[in-house]
Amino acid sequence: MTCNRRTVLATALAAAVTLSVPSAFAAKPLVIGFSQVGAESEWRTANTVSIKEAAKKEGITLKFADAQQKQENQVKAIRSFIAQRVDVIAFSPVVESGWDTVLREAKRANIPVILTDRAVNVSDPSLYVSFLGSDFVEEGRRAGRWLVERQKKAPDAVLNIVELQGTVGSAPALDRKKGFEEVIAGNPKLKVIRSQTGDFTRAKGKEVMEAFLKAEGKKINVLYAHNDDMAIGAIQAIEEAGLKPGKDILVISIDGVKGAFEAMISGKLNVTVECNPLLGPQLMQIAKDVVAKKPVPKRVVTQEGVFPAEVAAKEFPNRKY
Ligand code: GYE
Repeated sequence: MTCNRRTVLATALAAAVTLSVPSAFAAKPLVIGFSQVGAESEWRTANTVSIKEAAKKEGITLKFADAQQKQENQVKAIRSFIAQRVDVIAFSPVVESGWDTVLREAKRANIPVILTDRAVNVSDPSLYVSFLGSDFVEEGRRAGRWLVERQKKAPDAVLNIVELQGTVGSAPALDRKKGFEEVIAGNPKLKVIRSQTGDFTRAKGKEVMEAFLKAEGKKINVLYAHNDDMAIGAIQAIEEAGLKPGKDILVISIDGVKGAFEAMISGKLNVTVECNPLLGPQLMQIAKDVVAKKPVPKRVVTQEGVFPAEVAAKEFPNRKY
């Protein structure tokens, strides 16, 4: 009995001591410097919200910098994070190449770097500890496979495709182009007749689609847009040209944002291939593990699906972005 009481007393004392530890000795919150691409699309907005909310939930201090789609701004932000001696640098690289120098600086300063969403093309893979994001080549293949299936409805018809590419030199633009081409390559009836960048924005998507329509007019049967925002901009251009998007011109895009579901429900978009922007919670976990010196996977691939217009109304209430 006495012994038990003593144990209880000792435990209570220990708890009191723990509680009264001055805050200077308490664990320092983790500091992450995050350089975001910009605010070019619905996808990006959802991605930013996810990262900010996840950091807040974990009590992580997030230094957030918006690069406005410019690599030079990202390089500056990374250098400033190094100077501030943050615990972890995370960033979504606007383009794939040109990162060796600044990432070497981070490595020399012993600050681990985590890539989110987009990949880099570096000669030394030890310049980053982990890459969390989608398989963009596979997304392009999924878009291509939908078209190959669709084409089986009228196998003799030639389908002329116009392509709206994402930001020049970005991983999703390069890979989504590659995956799509790979799948349609064996089919001589599927022809890409025009391909140009729309920089992942609605405004540019509309503008470039207007130019495509002006040049090719009714020859265009299919639009393949590397993201939903460009598709939504292009849909407007198609309507303004007096044509029916989703019918006269089939529209295929990638991301799966709410705007795409609305367009599918109104019959203007035929399919969207999902690309999940809600990377915040996983990013915070990787950052915590890296700092705790736990092993982290070099590559974490996001799980995603494909949503054709037929399931849009049923799926819409489940969409989180
Ligand atoms: O598809 C597009 C955004 O990098 C996956 O960037 C991301 C892409 C996304 O602007 O909407």
